[in-house]
Amino acid sequence: MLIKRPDDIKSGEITDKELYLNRRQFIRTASLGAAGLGSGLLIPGLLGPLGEARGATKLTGTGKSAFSTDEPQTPLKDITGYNNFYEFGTDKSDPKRYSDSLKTRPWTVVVEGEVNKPRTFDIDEMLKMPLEERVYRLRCVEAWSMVVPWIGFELSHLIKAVEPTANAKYIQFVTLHDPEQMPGQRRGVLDWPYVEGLRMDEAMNPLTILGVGLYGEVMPNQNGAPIRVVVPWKYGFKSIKSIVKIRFVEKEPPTAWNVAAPQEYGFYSNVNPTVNHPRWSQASERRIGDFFRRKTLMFNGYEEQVAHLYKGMDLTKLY
Ligand SMILES: Nc1nc2c(c(=O)[nH]1)N[C@H]1C(S)=C(S)[C@@H](COP(=O)(O)O)O[C@H]1N2
Ligand SMILES: [Mo]
Repeated sequence: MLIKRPDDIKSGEITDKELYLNRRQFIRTASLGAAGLGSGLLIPGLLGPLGEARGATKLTGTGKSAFSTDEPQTPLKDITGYNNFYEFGTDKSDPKRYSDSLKTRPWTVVVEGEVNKPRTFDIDEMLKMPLEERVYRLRCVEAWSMVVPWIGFELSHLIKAVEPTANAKYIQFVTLHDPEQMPGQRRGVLDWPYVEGLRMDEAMNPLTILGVGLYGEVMPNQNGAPIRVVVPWKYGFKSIKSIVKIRFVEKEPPTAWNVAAPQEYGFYSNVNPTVNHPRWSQASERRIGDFFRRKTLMFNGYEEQVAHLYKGMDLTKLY
C-alpha cells in the first residue's frame, strides 16, 4: 500500500484537515493552565460563543504568487496544532483546543482614522478581494519557524480603497476583545485587546497580506480566523490575528508586546539574526519538523524585497 507523506499530498487531497474541522466540538468554558509567568519572563509565545460547526470551506480561484517560497510546507497538523494565540491560552496546544468558541460570522472590520473613505468591511466582502496563495515562512521570536501556504490578499488593496490622508503615517490593527469568546482575555497576560502596528510603507509593501485561509481553505480559528495580518519578514507576533479594526494614525501606535515588555520587544521586530533577544540568540532557528537547526536569514529571507525600507536606520536601536 502506498502511503503518502504530508509533503507529497496536494492540498486538495488532504482529508485529515477536513475531518479535523468537522470534528470540532463546542467548548464553552476553557480551563486555562494557571501558568502565567511573571513580567520579565514575557515571551510572545512562550508564556505561558459558540463557533459554528463548519466543514472545511474551500477558497476557490486563488492564484499562485511569485513571492512564494518553494521550500517544503509544514504539515497542516503542525500549523494548526502548535500556535500562539494568547486569547485562548498560553500553551501551544491551547488555541486548537479552545478556539471553537470564536464566532467568525457575522464579522466586520472597521477601517477608520486618517482616511478619506472610512468604511466597515464585511468579511464576505473581503473574501472577494484578489486572493492569492502565498507560501511564506513564519518565524517566531522563540526561534522556531514554519512554512505556511497562506491564502490572502495584499493589504495595499484595502489601503488604496480607503484613501489614506497625508497624515496617515502608521496603521494600527486591533484584535477582537470579547472574553466570552476568547477565554484567555479573562486573565491579564497581555493588555487586551492585542494590538499591532506597521509603518505605512511596510503596510503597503506587496509582501504584506491579510490572510483569510491556509492550505486552500478558510482560516482555522487557531490561526486567526476569519482575517489576520501576515508580515513575513517580521517576528510572528507582528502578524496579529482575528482583527476587527484597522486604524490609520499619525504617530507610532502602541503594540501589545512592546507594551508588555518594552526592553525585549521593539516596534519594528524585524527578523534579524544580528540582534539577539536580551535573553537568547536569534542567530538560528528550528524549522518545525526538522532535526537540525538552521541559520536565521536577515529579514527572514526577504531582504531583497524589504531591506530598502530600513535604509539609514540603526536596527540595533530600532529593533
Ligand atoms: N491576537 C493575537 N495575535 C497573535 C498572537 C496572539 O497571541 N494574539 N500571537 C502572535 C505570535 S507570538 C505568533 S508566533 C503568531 C503565530 O501564528 P500561527 O499560530 O498562525 O502560527 O501569531 C501572532 N499573532
Ligand atoms: Mo511568536
